[in-house]
Amino acid sequence: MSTALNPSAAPAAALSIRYEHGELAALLAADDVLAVIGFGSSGPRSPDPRVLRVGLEPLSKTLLEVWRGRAPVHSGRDGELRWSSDGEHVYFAIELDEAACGGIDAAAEQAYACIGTFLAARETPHVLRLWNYLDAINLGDGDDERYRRFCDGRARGMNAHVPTRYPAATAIGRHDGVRTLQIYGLAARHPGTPVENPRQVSAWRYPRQYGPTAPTFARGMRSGVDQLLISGTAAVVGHASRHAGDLDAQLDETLANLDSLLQQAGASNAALGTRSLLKAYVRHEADAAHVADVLHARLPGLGGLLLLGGDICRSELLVEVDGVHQLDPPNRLR
Ligand code: 3EB
Repeated sequence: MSTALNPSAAPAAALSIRYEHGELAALLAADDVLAVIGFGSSGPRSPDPRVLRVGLEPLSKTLLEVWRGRAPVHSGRDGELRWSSDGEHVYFAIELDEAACGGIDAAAEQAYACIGTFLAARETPHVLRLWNYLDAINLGDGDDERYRRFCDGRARGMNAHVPTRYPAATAIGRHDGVRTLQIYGLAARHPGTPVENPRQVSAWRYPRQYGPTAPTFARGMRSGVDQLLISGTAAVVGHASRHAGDLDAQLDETLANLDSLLQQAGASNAALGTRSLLKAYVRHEADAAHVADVLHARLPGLGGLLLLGGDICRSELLVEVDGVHQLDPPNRLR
């Protein structure tokens, strides 16, 4: 088979993302492990650049998020940035103290400029997916809200490097009181295909009422290894939040949005299930068990679910879901 006529069919090494119980030292000893991400105050701590502890508390049994590529994985540091790579996929993470940068907007701008500079110099420049975690995301009124200021700095830092196609993303508020912006992400040698959701206005086209700088992310990203990287998805239809204060209705709407995104991505196995991993971010800890029950009931056989305490970037939203879904291979020339 020749792949020369179809660049999207270029062979790519698999990236495996799993939620597992595992012993940190054993995971780090494996030469195909790209990243080990843990959550909450008892999450993993290690000087290894592949390890990140995100300050969102797990609300169910705690698991590690483990990324595996193709051995051998190389890793290192570049200024504030930690990275690892198998030549096809790159994991990167950066944590910046907001005060030292001059505020949340300045921290976001600096983080994105660092990421852009680092990736532009490598053979893996295509950013597929970003996770952004910051404390007290809804603090501040109107355009002073910390999320809006984050969006402003992110756009400034990003536009210097990736002006044309936005990656998939999540932006969630932590409850840990630590004013450090935490970002991690995935880049690749081959570009992905951004996917928008027909039920939702593209985030970068949100009208002015949501802030001076629209959020710069795609609803999903289809990667070269037939993975659909699903951005944070909540009860937003068109550009409006739906069902303020009604958790069950927000969950229904979120699931309808996820369905719609999978259809749009061309999934022939167009339902989340055994080949999907999800994170659910819940604003109120007391809602966690119910959210888990609903998701397991509506998505039988779900491959994995991590429940995390976190604030959604609009204060009326109670829950947000992101994840990764393994698609059936597309019908290529065989
Ligand atoms: C929304 O649909 C909900 O700013 O990176 C979801 C995913 C949301 C990513 C981001 C925000 C972001 O607008 C919020």
